[in-house]
Amino acid sequence: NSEHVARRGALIVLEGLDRCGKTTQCGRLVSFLEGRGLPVEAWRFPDRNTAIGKMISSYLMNNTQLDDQTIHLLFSANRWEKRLLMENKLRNGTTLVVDRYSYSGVSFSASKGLDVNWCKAPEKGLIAPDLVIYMDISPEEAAKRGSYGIERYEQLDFQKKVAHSYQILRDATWKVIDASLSLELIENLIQELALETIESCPKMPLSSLWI
Ligand code: Z5A
Repeated sequence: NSEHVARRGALIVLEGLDRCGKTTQCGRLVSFLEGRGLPVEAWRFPDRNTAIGKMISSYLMNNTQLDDQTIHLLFSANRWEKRLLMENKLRNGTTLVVDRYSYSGVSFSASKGLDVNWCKAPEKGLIAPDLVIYMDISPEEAAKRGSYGIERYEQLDFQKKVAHSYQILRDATWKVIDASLSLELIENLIQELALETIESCPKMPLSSLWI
């Protein structure tokens, strides 16, 4: 029926500090939704597979140096180059579970001292998520989950600044989950939020971020 044809997928974003458990929970949520027979895909930003993504990856691994504004715009461009595909997938009914999005872009760059509004500007017009889940963990606790690797940003002092920047960005629509709970508890909370969102979002048109 026409209601069925109009059904669109949900854009679900997981955000949080390094080691908060986003990647683990994105994987678990995708498996759960697949098990229910729902069309779903796992996405992540940065998408290191594109030409821009390779430049970002090289920067994160400290193989290349870029000034803060340049890398910020590359992260944003990496989302813009996936925007049309994202829209098509959502319109065709596929739910996307996305590990990091524009909020990471703004939080990480603002933590280096860039102006928040300047950081938000290139993100305006990307697709607004239907659900943002913030996995809340203190930088100290996250650091205990295994030593930080060699990538840029994987340092306690910087993660503290990122935690503060996320607080500035956070709005009332975000769902905040205590990321220090057990994997299973968090998984259940996220499943509930995701199902509610998938159920309600077909009635809502896609909207643009920060416009
Ligand atoms: N960045 C940016 O600057 N601008 C942007 O626009 C974007 C990103 C999009 C690369 O990201 C960097 O790019 C990132 C932000 C910046 N830098 N930092 N920091 P990435 O996605 O490639 O890397 P990451 O997000 O930091 O991923 P991660 O290390 O994989 O962390 P995670 O996904 O949040 O956590 P995890 O891999 O699921 O879990 C970490 C460990 O904790 C693992 O051993 C788990 O088994 C354990 N874990 C998970 N959950 C639990 C619970 N509940 N209890 C106990 N232990 C747990």
